[in-house]
Amino acid sequence: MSELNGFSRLKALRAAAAPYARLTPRRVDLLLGVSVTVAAVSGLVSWGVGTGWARWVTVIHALAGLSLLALAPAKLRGSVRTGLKRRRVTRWLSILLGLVVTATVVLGILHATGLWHGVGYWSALWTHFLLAALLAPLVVWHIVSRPGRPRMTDLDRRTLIGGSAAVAAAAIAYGVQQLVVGDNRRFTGSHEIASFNPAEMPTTMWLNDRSPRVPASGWELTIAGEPVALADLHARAAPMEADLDCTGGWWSRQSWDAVPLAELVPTVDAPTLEVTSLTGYSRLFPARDAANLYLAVGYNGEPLRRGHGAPVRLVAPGRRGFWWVKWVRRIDPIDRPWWLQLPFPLE
Ligand code: HEM
Ligand SMILES: Nc1nc2c(c(=O)[nH]1)N[C@H]1C(S)=C(S)[C@@H](COP(=O)(O)O)O[C@H]1N2
Ligand SMILES: [Mo]
Repeated sequence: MSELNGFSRLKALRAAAAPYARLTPRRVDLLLGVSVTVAAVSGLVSWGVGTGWARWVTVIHALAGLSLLALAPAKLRGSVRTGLKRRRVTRWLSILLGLVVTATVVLGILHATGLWHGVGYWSALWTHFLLAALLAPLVVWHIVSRPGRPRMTDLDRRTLIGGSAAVAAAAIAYGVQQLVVGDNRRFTGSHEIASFNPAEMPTTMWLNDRSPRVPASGWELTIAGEPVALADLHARAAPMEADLDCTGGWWSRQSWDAVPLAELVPTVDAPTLEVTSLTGYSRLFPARDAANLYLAVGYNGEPLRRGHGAPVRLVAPGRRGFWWVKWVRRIDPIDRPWWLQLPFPLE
């Protein structure tokens, strides 16, 4: 009797849930659009933020990205099937979009799990980013070219419940993944490598920059226009630990032999410090950060290796690797606000 009771209760539950059981194609599209947008924005922000906040951005990113997987069956059952039947020429572009989304998600998971780190320059995460960049125009075209694109009225209770279910599924997948992968990862999702072992630490170039070949003896470093002797830096350098966290998806903790910029830059009124590499690569920093920016001449008591920025590089704790300018040639107080630069160097 009680079994029957349980059974009819289940039936009642099912009946109550029936309106939500299937999302209409337009509702699915709305959710996909939101997920992909949140993923793109949070991905970029996770690169820009180097402090503890990045953890939440990274979690949101993973949930948005993985919820695409949860929504995929509904998408395939719905507008993909009907769309392909129409055999428009542009279906190939839509198929390409599907493939690129899938590849983006797969690479994201391969990176997060550490199952595949990529090959050389093509780290899993960097490739993930490049595919996402290719994705952006495809997504915009795909949405704009649809007559049946979602409307505001699609954002109803049913959509919200469907969306919550997708995010819940993503959260379970993410939780399981975290348990399996363990925690060699930093809060940015980067994997630890070669800490306190500089000989094994990777050397990373942003886009197509090259290590210059200039002997330390001929090195000229100027700070606010004044020459600074490397010997002077070596004499003043003290060990400090900091994590280099490359947006390519790895991080490494080293004991840097370094001098705080605050001790080297004369007090000036300029709001911004420009740190420029011999290669031309440069970043702007708020001048008030000078106490938390360092010029390093070595690590572990050894001099820097060429690939790591010898003879002198910037160490910028709490900032992602692309801020850690290598082969520092000059540091200049300037009037341009620090945020008037591309969020990521384009050189
Ligand atoms: C809209 C396109 C994107 C989609 C669909 C997407 C999807 C994903 C997915 C599914 C993961 C794996 C999450 C996990 O299993 O933990 C992931 C990881 C990651 N993605 Fe994206 N992503 C996109 C764009 C981007 C962009 C533009 C960036 C950076 C600029 C980025 C940076 C990352 C990072 C740092 C991780 C590692 C997070 C972690 O280890 O938990 N993604 N992405
Ligand atoms: N001049 C110059 N500095 C640079 C780069 C570069 O390409 N050129 N790459 C940056 C990036 S993306 C990272 S992650 C770190 C890498 O430092 P490493 O090569 O010592 O590991 O250096 C940063 N400093
Ligand atoms: Mo990097």
